[in-house]
Amino acid sequence: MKKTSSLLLFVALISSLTLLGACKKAEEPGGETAEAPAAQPAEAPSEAPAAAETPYEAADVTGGGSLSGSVKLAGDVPPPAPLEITKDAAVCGMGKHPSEALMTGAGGVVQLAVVQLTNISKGKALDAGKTLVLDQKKCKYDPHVQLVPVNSIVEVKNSDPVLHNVHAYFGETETLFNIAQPFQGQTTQRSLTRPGVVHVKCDAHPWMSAYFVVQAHPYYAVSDKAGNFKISDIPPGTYKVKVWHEYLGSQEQDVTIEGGKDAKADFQLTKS
Ligand SMILES: [Cu+2]
Repeated sequence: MKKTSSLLLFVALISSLTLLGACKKAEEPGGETAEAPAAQPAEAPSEAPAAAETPYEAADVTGGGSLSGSVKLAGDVPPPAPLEITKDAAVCGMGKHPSEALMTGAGGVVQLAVVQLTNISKGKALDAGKTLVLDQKKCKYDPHVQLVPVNSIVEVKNSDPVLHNVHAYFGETETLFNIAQPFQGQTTQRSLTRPGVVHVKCDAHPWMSAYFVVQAHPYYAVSDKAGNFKISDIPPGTYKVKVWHEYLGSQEQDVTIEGGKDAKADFQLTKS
């Protein structure tokens, strides 16, 4: 008898958890999937509060300094494989296109590397509250790498007359959102609430790839076409400065910022 009621209780528990899962899924707009494995339905959702993870305090910066430098290749680096364009030829083109995973310039300069101070807890205010656009044009994302102040809205836009399926992953594996955009001119907005790297891919066109780098503080920059970057209004002090590049990986160094001066940090990256 006791055994039977335990069994009943177990069945009831499983059913209610399954039901809970189904409700959660149905509530989500735009075909989003919160990929909680069925075996762990009680697991807390992954939307960790950004504030707890990133104790950053905005304050007036007077007598700050700046940091500038360059990102270059350390010698010869094997290039990423070209993109194989295999469908929707009228819109996407056909054949092989150069990969955007490594964009370089004369002298081996590296574009689209993200440079950041990693251990700053107080400084100028984050430029949040903007809406940033990620466009899909001719089956490529524009821009390829974008810095996003935490809690900003990103608007994903389909400029193509073909279906794109925007699939954003936090840390490469965790689905943040997953939206089908079948129509030209369609836009979808999402708030990015957790600092870190978000990889955006298209489930319809496997060569499409872009990154949001969600930032908890404003001391970030992306290297430009000449491989240069500059970060300004930094409170004087010693910091760690890190470069991240999707193809070349990361590197870190120490830097000392003095008021009214421009400190230098040059990086040379290779394929690990
Ligand atoms: Cu697509």
